[in-house]
Amino acid sequence: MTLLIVLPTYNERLNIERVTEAIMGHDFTRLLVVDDASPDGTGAIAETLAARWPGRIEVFHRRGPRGLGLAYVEGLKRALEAPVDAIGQMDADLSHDPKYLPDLVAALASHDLTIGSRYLNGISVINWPLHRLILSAFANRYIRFVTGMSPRDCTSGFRVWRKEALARLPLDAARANGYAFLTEMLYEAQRHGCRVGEVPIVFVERQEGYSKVSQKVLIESLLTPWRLILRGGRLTRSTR
Ligand SMILES: Nc1nc2c(ncn2[C@@H]2O[C@H](COP(=O)(O)OP(=O)(O)OP(=O)(O)O)[C@@H](O)[C@H]2O)c(=O)[nH]1
Ligand SMILES: [Mg+2]
Repeated sequence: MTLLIVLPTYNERLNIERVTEAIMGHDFTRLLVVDDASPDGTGAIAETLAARWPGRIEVFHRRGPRGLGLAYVEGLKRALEAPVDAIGQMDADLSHDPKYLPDLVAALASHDLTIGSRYLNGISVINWPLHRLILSAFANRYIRFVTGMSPRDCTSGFRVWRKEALARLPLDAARANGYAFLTEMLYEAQRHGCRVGEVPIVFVERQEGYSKVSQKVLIESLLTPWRLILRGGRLTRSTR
């Protein structure tokens, strides 16, 4: 099984090397860094890392408007052209530990998509203040309630897909640009009949760099569930 990880980066100079080393530590992985012209030089550092692991790392330097959703649409489309079995998504800030990749890939034996989930056994998050834990747990319940989606963690950005399942999704139709893009993809996955599994992870708050979550991104994530059901209907046991 070969896995190509799509890794969006924006100003992750202090994290990119460590996360890349950990991903490359698994011999079944390849990496596509999707950098939005980070002013801190993340893209150039990624190029030096690509030279360290020839043939395993590619750096995609995006131009134009930046955004997590835009970066993922283009990055995932490029990944679908690669000769690999599975495609992964994760954050570059070390919140998603690459040590879980073998578990996530193993769960593809019986699923089309596996999610690294923070909410399977209570809440597994380290170093978040209480208000952030409450906000995230509430956001997940809200999204599940409005859309009818079943996973416990609908906003996790740590995911591994069977390539043929990802290829069936209408990536170009995605409208959300912040992390609501992840909700939108998951909704489409369940609507298209993907079998979704979850693997427990411990999520660790970033130690270096800064969050790119803005107020605009938060508002988008509140509105997205309603937009999704207006477009495709609320999911039920028989439609997901
Ligand atoms: N290419 C690209 N990557 C982005 C953009 N915004 C965020 N990212 C990356 O997406 C991942 C998640 O971003 P974060 O800022 O960590 O957002 P978050 O994880 O939801 O928030 P925190 O955990 O609070 O930091 C990281 O790897 C970021 O570098 C963007 O506009 N373009
Ligand atoms: Mg983060």
